[in-house]
Amino acid sequence: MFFPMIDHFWWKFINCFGLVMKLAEDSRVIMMLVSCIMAVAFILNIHSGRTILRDVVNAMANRKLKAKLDRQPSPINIAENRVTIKQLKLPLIWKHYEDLPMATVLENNGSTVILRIYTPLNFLPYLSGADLTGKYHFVEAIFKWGTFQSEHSIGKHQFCLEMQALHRSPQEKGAFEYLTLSYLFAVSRVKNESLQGICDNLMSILHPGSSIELPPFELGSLLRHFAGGHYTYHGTYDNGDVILPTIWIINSEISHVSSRQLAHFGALYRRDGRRNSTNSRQEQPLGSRQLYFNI
Ligand SMILES: *[C@@H]1O[C@H](CO)[C@@H](O)[C@H](O)[C@H]1NC(C)=O
Ligand SMILES: *[C@@H]1O[C@H](CO)[C@@H](O)[C@H](O)[C@H]1NC(C)=O
Ligand SMILES: CC(=O)N[C@H]1CO[C@H](CO)[C@@H](O)[C@@H]1O
Repeated sequence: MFFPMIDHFWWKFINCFGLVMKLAEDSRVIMMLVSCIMAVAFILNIHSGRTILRDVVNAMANRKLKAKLDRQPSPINIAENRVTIKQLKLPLIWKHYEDLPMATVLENNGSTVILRIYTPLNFLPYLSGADLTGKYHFVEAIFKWGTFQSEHSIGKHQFCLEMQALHRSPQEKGAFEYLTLSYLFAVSRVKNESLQGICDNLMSILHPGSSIELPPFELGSLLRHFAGGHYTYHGTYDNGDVILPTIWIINSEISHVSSRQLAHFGALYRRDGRRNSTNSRQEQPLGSRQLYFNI
């Protein structure tokens, strides 16, 4: 589904890898070579994921897509008086978020921080259940920050950080439908342990185009499960490179982040070579769109 050829290559690679590692124990030069090859393999995978995402976007009829995006702008303020309560027959179902990916890479693309994982296709985390029509597989997670400038706000209450995890589900004719999970963070005095692995590594990707491989951790520690208690509406996802129509699933439970952790995000350089205390988009009107609170 995603990139079968790369997958095949990957398995070949892993098979040979055990043998090479044995040899490498005896030689520092071979060891260095091995880490270089590993790094290249990871980067290749990341690149292929990126190209595929871009091709899919290009393949969609651009005019139609633009009109759709214009009709459903994001972010919005979640105003209580616009919310319709919806009773879910099924809870959200989370699969493979507790599995350890083969690699996790963090990248500064000049607009945001992008987190991607590499894992065999049958272990790719996915969401289903609730009123979703299929399985939505994880693609990437990004961050939007700024003091009282998260993208989404609830009842005009602004947050300081928003983690947005893009997922997609295959549709007819090679098209995809997108879903984005959103977690909002308020500033607190204690640091958030699950974010620390990311914050610690931000200083290694200060400049656009730089990336770093993270020590292994399961995605579920970052994307905490919730069965319901979330807002949904149709809007757009924007990582600075692609803009996609998406279903938003916004967790109503607010997480915390320390101001020190938050400062690491603000220290990143943008594409224009400058730093900016925020990378959040401007609030947009909900218009005639439906906004649900799912229980
Ligand atoms: C820390 O962040 C994670 C999301 O990555 C969240 O699930 C968790 O609740 C947060 N912890 C606190 C104490 O807010
Ligand atoms: C900072 O970023 C925001 C949103 O991306 C943008 O509107 C604003 O103009 C930027 N400010 C500077 C000084 O570049
Ligand atoms: C999706 C992605 O990673 N896009 C870009 C991130 O930033 C670098 C440098 O600005 C670009 O070359 C990537 O295309």
